[in-house]
Amino acid sequence: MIRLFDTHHIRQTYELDGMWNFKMNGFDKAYQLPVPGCWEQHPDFLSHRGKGIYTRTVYINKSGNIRLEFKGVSHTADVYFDGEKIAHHYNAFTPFSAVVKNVKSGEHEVRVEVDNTFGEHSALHIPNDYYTYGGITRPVALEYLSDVYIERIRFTPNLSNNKWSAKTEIIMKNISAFAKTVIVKTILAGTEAEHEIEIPASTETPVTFEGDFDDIKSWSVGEPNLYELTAMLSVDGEVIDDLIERVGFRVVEARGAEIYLNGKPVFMKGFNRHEDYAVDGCAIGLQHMVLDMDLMQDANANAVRTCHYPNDERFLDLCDERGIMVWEENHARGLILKDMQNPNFERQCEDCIREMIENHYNHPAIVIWGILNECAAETEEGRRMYKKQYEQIKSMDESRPTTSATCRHFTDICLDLPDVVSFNMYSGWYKDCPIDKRNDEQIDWIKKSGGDNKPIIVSELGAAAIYGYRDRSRCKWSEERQADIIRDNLEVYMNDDRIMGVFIWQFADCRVTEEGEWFTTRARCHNNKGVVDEYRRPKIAYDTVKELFKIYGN
Ligand code: ADA
Repeated sequence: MIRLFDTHHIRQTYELDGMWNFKMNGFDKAYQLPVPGCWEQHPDFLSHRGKGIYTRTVYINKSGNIRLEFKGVSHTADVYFDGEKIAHHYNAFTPFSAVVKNVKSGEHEVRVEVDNTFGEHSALHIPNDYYTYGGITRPVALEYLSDVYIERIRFTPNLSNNKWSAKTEIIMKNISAFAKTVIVKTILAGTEAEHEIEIPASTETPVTFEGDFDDIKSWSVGEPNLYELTAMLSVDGEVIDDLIERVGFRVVEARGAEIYLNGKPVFMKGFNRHEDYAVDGCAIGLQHMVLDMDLMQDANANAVRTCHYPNDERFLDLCDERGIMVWEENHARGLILKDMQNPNFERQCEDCIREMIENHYNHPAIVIWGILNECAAETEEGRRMYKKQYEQIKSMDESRPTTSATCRHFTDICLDLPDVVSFNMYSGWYKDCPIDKRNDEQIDWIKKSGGDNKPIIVSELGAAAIYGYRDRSRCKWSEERQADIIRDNLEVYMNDDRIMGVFIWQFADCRVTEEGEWFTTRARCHNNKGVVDEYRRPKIAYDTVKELFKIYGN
């Protein structure tokens, strides 16, 4: 399943999930591996870092143009169609696609060479406090395309004087050598509109629709109303293509020191969630996504942070359906200046931000874009890159606030750049100190360092515990101590009206890389700060969060 709703009724599209042939460089044996999936699930590749080759046959039932769409390959893909290279993509966490024109009907071979190695070629996937798996880790689809088709839709709702309106941009693509005159029609909430337009040869052209919507129901945390937005393309009276998106009428803004959703202040209380599940690796199946969502909602959360990369669209669809606000961020964690000076870093970040926003723009649940978690925000060169990335986001989406989670306490020189200031703080875990005093010092510094009159979010707080380790001494690493530390932190932060949101670090224990400096000190080679373990078995802290999220922040 690619999305939680049908994205086409006219365009023929086939999902290529299933068993693919597989060969790992350096291994003689031939395998069959499931797609989506991580090769680490196979006993021969439990911790393998290398290059593997997936191949399968596809049957094309009518000659014409096709598109292969990959929702995620970890972490680098080189795609071949009948031996000809059609795509190269870096980053496990953003989708990409490749169009092949004038394919003859019959059998064809798709080959995907996948690389999850570390090195200068990979500025974002590096040894880290989460694991970089290998494989075709998210769904794959094959589509039949006409010469002119709908590339994507951008839906921007607006609320003014309690009246909803919306701007819908239908981005059309003409891959033929001839201009085409088409009719583009949209249907949304019972309102239909159409435009006739000529699409020049070999171009990408937007068609804009604007309108008022009087009797719609807005999207909110408590009432996440969604609407299907259908775009159809006709040539000479025949509908030849369509694309269906699912949208919500909601607006979000940073207004003074608060965050407003549909004109009302909102408090974000939730979890940091890595895409990592004990037996799935990062290729989390829908049922385990739903399990995570059910547990987070049972714990009275209303938000989730996609630490530290763009998430699977099916999970974002779930957030849309359940009314869970999302802080989605580009792919970066804890990169010092030397890492940011990797010659590939800026381009790989730029690609990730572009693909994240192009593909996730329409999710009403996404209320904030984040960048560069705990990167070198204390340096002038780092600031140049932060500024560039914030500007890129604003050039693509002015409808959402921006932020970045800092840990450069008292040295960060980028707090004037985002709309929302966020900080990670582990009082009681990494530093035994009075939480309230440290919080006051932190907020006082923020206000003097560019963050004055901006919303403030505690983007990470927490402590580690080994699942099942109970100790009446409540010593560190016991479940009791983790619950105590989280309680003490939440009682300070959720009673501080200067704070507009808290995200627990973290929802579930996750695997970390064995390479790298201090990560090897992680017990079990896991980050054990989950309130549930990697099998989603709740620790004592789960009930502590459930209790406090129910009391505060409503
Ligand atoms: C940082 C980082 C997280 C995680 C956390 C921890 O704040 O953003 O990814 O590594 O520390 O567990 O120490």
